[in-house]
Amino acid sequence: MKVTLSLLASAALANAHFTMQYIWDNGVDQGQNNFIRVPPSNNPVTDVTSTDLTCNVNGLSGSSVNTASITAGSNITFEWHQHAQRTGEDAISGGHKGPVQVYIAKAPSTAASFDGQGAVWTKIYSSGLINPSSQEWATDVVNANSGKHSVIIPSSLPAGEYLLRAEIIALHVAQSYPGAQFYIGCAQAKITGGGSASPPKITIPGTYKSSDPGITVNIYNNLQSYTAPGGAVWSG
Ligand SMILES: *[C@@H]1O[C@H](CO)[C@@H](O)[C@H](O)[C@H]1NC(C)=O
Ligand SMILES: [Cu+2]
Repeated sequence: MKVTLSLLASAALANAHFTMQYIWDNGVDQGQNNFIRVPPSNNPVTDVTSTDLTCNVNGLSGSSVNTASITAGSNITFEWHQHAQRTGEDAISGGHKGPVQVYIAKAPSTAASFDGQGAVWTKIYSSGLINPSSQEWATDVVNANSGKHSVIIPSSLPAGEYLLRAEIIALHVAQSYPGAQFYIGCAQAKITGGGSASPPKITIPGTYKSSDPGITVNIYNNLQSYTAPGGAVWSG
Protein backbone atom coordinates (compact mmCIF):
# COMPACT_ATOMS: atom_id res chain seq x y z
CA MET A 1 0.00 0.00 0.00
CA LYS A 2 2.78 2.39 0.95
CA VAL A 3 4.57 1.71 -2.35
CA THR A 4 1.39 2.26 -4.36
CA LEU A 5 0.73 5.60 -2.69
CA SER A 6 4.23 6.92 -3.23
CA LEU A 7 4.13 5.81 -6.89
CA LEU A 8 0.86 7.70 -7.30
CA ALA A 9 2.36 10.74 -5.60
CA SER A 10 5.40 10.82 -7.87
CA ALA A 11 3.26 10.33 -10.98
CA ALA A 12 1.12 13.30 -9.97
CA LEU A 13 4.23 15.40 -9.34
CA ALA A 14 5.69 14.56 -12.73
CA ASN A 15 2.53 15.79 -14.41
CA ALA A 16 2.45 19.08 -12.55
CA HIS A 17 3.92 21.22 -15.32
CA PHE A 18 3.79 25.00 -15.79
CA THR A 19 4.05 27.96 -18.19
CA MET A 20 5.21 31.58 -18.05
CA GLN A 21 2.02 33.64 -17.86
CA TYR A 22 2.88 37.20 -16.86
CA ILE A 23 5.63 39.74 -17.17
CA TRP A 24 5.92 42.76 -14.89
CA ASP A 25 7.66 45.99 -15.94
CA ASN A 26 9.19 47.84 -12.96
CA GLY A 27 6.64 46.25 -10.63
CA VAL A 28 3.62 46.75 -12.91
CA ASP A 29 1.72 43.60 -13.93
CA GLN A 30 1.28 43.58 -17.74
CA GLY A 31 -1.65 41.13 -17.73
CA GLN A 32 -2.04 37.41 -18.26
CA ASN A 33 -0.29 36.14 -21.42
CA ASN A 34 0.16 39.69 -22.71
CA PHE A 35 3.37 40.07 -24.80
CA ILE A 36 3.99 36.31 -24.46
CA ARG A 37 4.17 33.57 -27.12
CA VAL A 38 1.80 31.15 -25.43
CA PRO A 39 2.54 27.43 -25.98
CA PRO A 40 -0.32 24.95 -26.57
CA SER A 41 0.19 23.19 -23.21
CA ASN A 42 2.20 23.32 -20.00
CA ASN A 43 4.35 20.34 -21.03
CA PRO A 44 8.13 20.75 -20.98
CA VAL A 45 10.52 20.43 -23.92
CA THR A 46 13.03 17.58 -23.42
CA ASP A 47 14.90 17.45 -26.78
CA VAL A 48 17.79 19.93 -26.68
CA THR A 49 18.16 19.75 -30.48
CA SER A 50 14.55 20.77 -31.19
CA THR A 51 13.60 24.29 -32.31
CA ASP A 52 10.98 24.02 -29.53
CA LEU A 53 13.91 24.81 -27.21
CA THR A 54 14.01 28.36 -28.59
CA CYS A 55 10.61 29.65 -27.49
CA ASN A 56 8.58 26.54 -26.63
CA VAL A 57 6.15 24.70 -28.94
CA ASN A 58 4.77 26.89 -31.79
CA GLY A 59 7.14 29.63 -30.57
CA LEU A 60 9.03 30.50 -33.75
CA SER A 61 6.80 33.47 -34.55
CA GLY A 62 4.54 35.82 -32.66
CA SER A 63 2.55 37.65 -35.29
CA SER A 64 -0.59 37.74 -33.10
CA VAL A 65 1.36 38.71 -29.95
CA ASN A 66 1.74 42.29 -28.71
CA THR A 67 5.22 43.74 -28.23
CA ALA A 68 5.92 45.50 -24.92
CA SER A 69 7.69 48.84 -24.77
CA ILE A 70 10.48 48.60 -22.19
CA THR A 71 13.16 51.10 -21.20
CA ALA A 72 16.70 49.70 -20.94
CA GLY A 73 17.62 49.42 -17.27
CA SER A 74 14.10 48.32 -16.27
CA ASN A 75 13.42 45.56 -13.78
CA ILE A 76 11.45 42.84 -15.58
CA THR A 77 9.72 40.12 -13.58
CA PHE A 78 8.61 36.80 -15.07
CA GLU A 79 5.77 34.90 -13.38
CA TRP A 80 5.02 31.19 -13.89
CA HIS A 81 2.05 28.99 -12.96
CA GLN A 82 0.97 25.38 -13.35
CA HIS A 83 -2.50 26.36 -14.51
CA ALA A 84 -4.42 29.57 -15.24
CA GLN A 85 -4.60 30.45 -11.54
CA ARG A 86 -2.40 32.42 -9.19
CA THR A 87 -3.47 30.80 -5.94
CA GLY A 88 -4.39 27.41 -4.53
CA GLU A 89 -1.29 25.48 -5.57
CA ASP A 90 2.50 25.84 -5.72
CA ALA A 91 3.30 28.17 -8.65
CA ILE A 92 5.62 25.70 -10.35
CA SER A 93 5.17 22.66 -8.06
CA GLY A 94 7.77 21.91 -5.39
CA GLY A 95 8.98 18.72 -7.06
CA HIS A 96 10.65 20.68 -9.85
CA LYS A 97 14.24 21.40 -8.78
CA GLY A 98 16.73 23.23 -10.96
CA PRO A 99 18.10 26.47 -12.39
CA VAL A 100 16.30 29.59 -13.57
CA GLN A 101 17.85 31.56 -16.45
CA VAL A 102 16.98 34.52 -18.68
CA TYR A 103 18.27 35.21 -22.19
CA ILE A 104 17.64 38.01 -24.68
CA ALA A 105 17.99 38.13 -28.47
CA LYS A 106 17.84 41.19 -30.72
CA ALA A 107 15.56 40.84 -33.74
CA PRO A 108 16.85 41.94 -37.16
CA SER A 109 13.49 43.69 -37.64
CA THR A 110 10.41 43.12 -35.47
CA ALA A 111 10.24 40.89 -32.41
CA ALA A 112 6.92 39.49 -33.71
CA SER A 113 8.55 38.12 -36.86
CA PHE A 114 11.76 36.88 -35.20
CA ASP A 115 12.34 33.12 -34.95
CA GLY A 116 15.33 33.35 -32.59
CA GLN A 117 17.50 31.02 -34.69
CA GLY A 118 21.28 31.40 -35.04
CA ALA A 119 23.87 32.85 -32.65
CA VAL A 120 21.58 35.53 -31.22
CA TRP A 121 21.05 34.72 -27.50
CA THR A 122 22.74 36.44 -24.58
CA LYS A 123 22.36 35.14 -21.03
CA ILE A 124 21.53 37.95 -18.59
CA TYR A 125 20.51 35.92 -15.52
CA SER A 126 21.23 32.53 -14.01
CA SER A 127 20.52 31.04 -10.61
CA GLY A 128 21.04 27.37 -9.83
CA LEU A 129 21.92 25.43 -6.70
CA ILE A 130 21.77 28.27 -4.19
CA ASN A 131 22.67 26.40 -1.03
CA PRO A 132 24.29 22.94 -1.26
CA SER A 133 23.92 22.24 2.46
CA SER A 134 20.14 22.70 2.38
CA GLN A 135 19.89 21.64 -1.30
CA GLU A 136 17.99 24.85 -2.04
CA TRP A 137 17.49 25.51 -5.76
CA ALA A 138 16.48 28.61 -7.71
CA THR A 139 13.14 26.88 -8.32
CA ASP A 140 12.50 26.80 -4.54
CA VAL A 141 12.91 30.59 -4.48
CA VAL A 142 10.50 30.97 -7.42
CA ASN A 143 7.91 28.88 -5.58
CA ALA A 144 8.42 30.90 -2.38
CA ASN A 145 7.98 34.06 -4.45
CA SER A 146 4.60 33.03 -5.96
CA GLY A 147 6.15 32.02 -9.29
CA LYS A 148 8.23 35.16 -9.84
CA HIS A 149 11.86 35.97 -10.63
CA SER A 150 13.33 39.25 -11.89
CA VAL A 151 16.16 40.62 -14.00
CA ILE A 152 17.45 44.08 -14.84
CA ILE A 153 17.58 44.67 -18.62
CA PRO A 154 21.18 45.93 -19.03
CA SER A 155 21.20 49.66 -19.78
CA SER A 156 24.12 49.21 -22.22
CA LEU A 157 22.01 47.02 -24.50
CA PRO A 158 21.42 48.54 -27.95
CA ALA A 159 17.86 49.78 -28.50
CA GLY A 160 15.65 47.65 -30.74
CA GLU A 161 13.13 44.84 -30.72
CA TYR A 162 13.99 41.75 -28.70
CA LEU A 163 12.81 38.37 -27.54
CA LEU A 164 13.12 37.88 -23.78
CA ARG A 165 13.44 34.17 -23.02
CA ALA A 166 12.99 32.88 -19.48
CA GLU A 167 13.86 29.26 -18.78
CA ILE A 168 13.35 26.93 -15.85
CA ILE A 169 15.08 23.54 -16.08
CA ALA A 170 13.56 20.83 -13.87
CA LEU A 171 16.11 18.16 -13.03
CA HIS A 172 14.07 15.70 -10.92
CA VAL A 173 14.31 12.98 -13.63
CA ALA A 174 17.55 14.15 -15.29
CA GLN A 175 19.73 11.14 -14.37
CA SER A 176 19.60 10.03 -18.01
CA TYR A 177 18.82 11.83 -21.28
CA PRO A 178 16.18 12.76 -22.28
CA GLY A 179 15.07 13.57 -18.78
CA ALA A 180 15.71 17.22 -17.94
CA GLN A 181 12.57 19.27 -18.49
CA PHE A 182 12.91 22.67 -20.17
CA TYR A 183 10.13 25.14 -19.37
CA ILE A 184 10.43 28.13 -21.67
CA GLY A 185 8.59 31.42 -21.92
CA CYS A 186 9.31 34.06 -24.56
CA ALA A 187 8.09 37.64 -24.45
CA GLN A 188 8.35 40.26 -27.18
CA ALA A 189 9.77 43.67 -26.28
CA LYS A 190 10.83 46.89 -27.92
CA ILE A 191 13.71 48.21 -25.82
CA THR A 192 14.23 51.95 -25.85
CA GLY A 193 17.12 53.99 -24.46
CA GLY A 194 20.06 51.63 -24.18
CA GLY A 195 23.65 51.85 -25.29
CA SER A 196 26.09 50.34 -27.72
CA ALA A 197 27.29 47.14 -26.05
CA SER A 198 28.06 44.07 -28.14
CA PRO A 199 27.24 41.11 -25.87
CA PRO A 200 28.40 37.50 -26.43
CA LYS A 201 25.82 35.25 -28.13
CA ILE A 202 24.94 31.55 -28.25
CA THR A 203 22.49 29.46 -30.29
CA ILE A 204 19.30 27.93 -28.84
CA PRO A 205 19.04 25.15 -29.89
CA GLY A 206 22.69 24.40 -30.57
CA THR A 207 24.74 25.32 -27.53
CA TYR A 208 23.01 22.98 -25.08
CA LYS A 209 24.21 19.35 -25.34
CA SER A 210 22.63 16.22 -23.89
CA SER A 211 26.01 15.52 -22.23
CA ASP A 212 26.20 18.89 -20.46
CA PRO A 213 26.71 18.30 -16.71
CA GLY A 214 23.89 20.78 -16.08
CA ILE A 215 21.47 18.78 -18.25
CA THR A 216 22.18 15.12 -17.51
CA VAL A 217 22.73 15.03 -13.77
CA ASN A 218 21.62 13.17 -10.66
CA ILE A 219 20.58 15.88 -8.22
CA TYR A 220 19.69 13.39 -5.46
CA ASN A 221 23.24 12.49 -4.44
CA ASN A 222 24.06 15.45 -2.17
CA LEU A 223 25.15 17.56 -5.14
CA GLN A 224 27.71 20.16 -4.00
CA SER A 225 27.94 22.32 -7.10
CA TYR A 226 25.96 22.83 -10.26
CA THR A 227 26.87 24.45 -13.59
CA ALA A 228 23.87 25.53 -15.65
CA PRO A 229 24.08 25.08 -19.44
CA GLY A 230 24.65 28.05 -21.75
CA GLY A 231 27.82 29.58 -20.31
CA ALA A 232 28.39 32.66 -18.20
CA VAL A 233 26.01 35.52 -17.53
CA TRP A 234 26.77 38.72 -19.43
CA SER A 235 26.51 41.50 -16.89
CA GLY A 236 26.23 44.38 -19.34
C1 LIG B 1 13.03 43.81 -9.20
O1 LIG B 1 11.68 43.80 -8.79
C2 LIG B 1 11.38 42.76 -7.87
C3 LIG B 1 9.89 42.70 -7.69
O2 LIG B 1 9.33 43.97 -7.53
C4 LIG B 1 12.15 43.00 -6.58
O3 LIG B 1 11.88 41.97 -5.67
C5 LIG B 1 13.63 43.00 -6.92
O4 LIG B 1 14.37 43.31 -5.76
C6 LIG B 1 13.95 44.02 -8.01
N1 LIG B 1 15.33 43.88 -8.38
C7 LIG B 1 16.17 44.89 -8.35
C8 LIG B 1 17.60 44.57 -8.72
O5 LIG B 1 15.85 46.02 -8.09
CU1 LIG C 1 6.20 19.11 -14.46
